[in-house]
Amino acid sequence: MRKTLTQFLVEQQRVGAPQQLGFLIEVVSQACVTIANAVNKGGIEGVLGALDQENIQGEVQKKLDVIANDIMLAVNGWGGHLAGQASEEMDTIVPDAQTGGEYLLVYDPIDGSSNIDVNGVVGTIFSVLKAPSAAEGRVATEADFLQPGVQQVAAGYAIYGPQTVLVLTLGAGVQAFSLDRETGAWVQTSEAMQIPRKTKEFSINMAYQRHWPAPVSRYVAEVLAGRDGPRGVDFNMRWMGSMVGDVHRVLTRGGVFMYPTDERADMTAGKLRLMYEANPIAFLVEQAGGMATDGARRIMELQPERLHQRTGVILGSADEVALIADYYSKA
Ligand code: P6P
Repeated sequence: MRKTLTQFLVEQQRVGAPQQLGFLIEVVSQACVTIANAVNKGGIEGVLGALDQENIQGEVQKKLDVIANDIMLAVNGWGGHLAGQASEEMDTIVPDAQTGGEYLLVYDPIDGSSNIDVNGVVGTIFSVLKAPSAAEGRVATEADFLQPGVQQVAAGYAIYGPQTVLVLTLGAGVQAFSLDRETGAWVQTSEAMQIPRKTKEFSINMAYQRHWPAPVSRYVAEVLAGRDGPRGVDFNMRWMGSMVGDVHRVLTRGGVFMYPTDERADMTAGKLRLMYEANPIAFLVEQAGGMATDGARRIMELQPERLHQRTGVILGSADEVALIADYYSKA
């Protein structure tokens, strides 16, 4: 009989995990079931396509972006365990009316939304921080969220693909749970996901090659040279257009995922957002034995200045990420 998420969380509480944290993860997982159902219904429910509005990122919002955000807000908002929520789809934070909530929840409700209309993989990414406001008996502020990734107490994603899988860390390795649609339960399918240190698979959007910084150009040129080049082996390439999809592959079989800053005016800070994409994914990757940098610096040590700030991302198999960091240090 496989273990459920609920049983796993109770076991974690028995070895010291805060009960409120277990409850928080349970509630987030319920929101992800509801989002999974909305994604699965797709065109039937008319949730495909775009709205004629943009989010704070300046990106056209998909209907499902807003639907998923509303689900996360509503499902996570009633328990009193959160001091506030923040999302890629909302300009600023939503503080909880009560002041006792111990945690802050930050999320990208639908990552990879450009894949929605073509039935590609999408996911929900979430990050959990302690709320400074709880001890001070006050309402949470946006500044409370601006904590570096090393302060995270939990992180995870749900990936909506052929299987619906919740990948989670509470700081003691990375566990995976698959959704059993017949029972509605998340059933544990991995006790410890591990990223191999070595890989022969890289992941980057080649369309922007002319804009890349030199260290990335050098690394990609070497892997493309294959067995006749300095690496001495042939590499494979994958790019899913959905960070959750590419990261899940890296967590499952290794690889290096790259979305570097580049010289385009709107990409000097990168595309991916620090608080609710790079940090939670970096936590998972490090807990699975991998590395996550902005090219040069450890992502989880970056001090956020703004809620929606972006960062370059180079993550995955430790030996590859370290090699690229070496190239950055020499650039
Ligand atoms: P591009 C999705 O919009 C996203 O934020 C990530 O999930 C994904 O890795 C990346 O952008 C894809 O970007 O420029 O290849 O469309």
